[in-house]
Amino acid sequence: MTTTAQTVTPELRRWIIAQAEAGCRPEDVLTAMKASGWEEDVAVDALEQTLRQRLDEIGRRPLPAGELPPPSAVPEPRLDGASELRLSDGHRVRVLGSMKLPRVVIFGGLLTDAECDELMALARPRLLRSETVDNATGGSEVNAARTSDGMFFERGEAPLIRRIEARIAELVRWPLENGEGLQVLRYRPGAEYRPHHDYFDPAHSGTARILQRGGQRVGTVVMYLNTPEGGGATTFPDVGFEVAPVRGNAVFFSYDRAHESTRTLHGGAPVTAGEKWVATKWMREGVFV
Ligand code: PD2
Ligand code: ZN
Repeated sequence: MTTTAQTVTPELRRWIIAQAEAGCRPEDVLTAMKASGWEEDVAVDALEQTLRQRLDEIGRRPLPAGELPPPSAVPEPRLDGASELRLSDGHRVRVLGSMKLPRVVIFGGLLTDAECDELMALARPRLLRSETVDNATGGSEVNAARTSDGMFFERGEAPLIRRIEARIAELVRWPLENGEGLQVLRYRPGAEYRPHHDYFDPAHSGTARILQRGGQRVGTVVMYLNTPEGGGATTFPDVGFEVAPVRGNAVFFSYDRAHESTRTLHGGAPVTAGEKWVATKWMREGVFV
């Protein structure tokens, strides 16, 4: 095929925009274009031109290279070098490890075995195939990148939920009201959660709507409700770091801007044997309504 024969038709333009708004990475769109006969150079130009025009149309320009979005305050536990933190309800949480970039802290015994069991029992009858946020609309969609079953609790909906929410708020020193409802996920063998950021991508068209409910996400606590027989680590591929899923333990991480420089790309590695159950608390900049 010659390059001169390849022009960006309105259909192609619509297709590129639809892929981008569905959250496809530009490199995957490029691969698909090459597979259907586009020469790489021409495909790169078409992709760049189309996405740039689209950003102009909707009034948002990408940040100039090297420019970061402004930072926000983030949740942060008071560690003071202690190996154990005592909370006001008397519950003790161990500090198993921490790192600065990405900001990650691993807690031991955030939940008791009885709390894990109760949370799984409350969630089990309400589990549905997980949805993730649809970047284009701000709604939710079933996503092949997340092959787990999940459900959301309302904030404060049961005494156990209130207790866990209060404990996390005190532990990471972030207002309970800024927390989203607790999410429970169950992964079966083979299920995984492919690497992603938990903040909402400012370049996606659905983000403005999502941000109306309390602004950006700035922190995550993933609590392990059981210990899977095999696999299921929470991974941070940017830094080659993995957290083993152990019942009652939790991994906390924060991100002060919606940007890769936080190095908080993370995923749930495939479960190879048994099930994996987690509860996730996401924290927003402001009150989550
Ligand atoms: O289950 C996990 O390990 C996991 C990994 C990545 C959970 C989440 N993200 C999440 O709930 O955001
Ligand atoms: Zn996540």
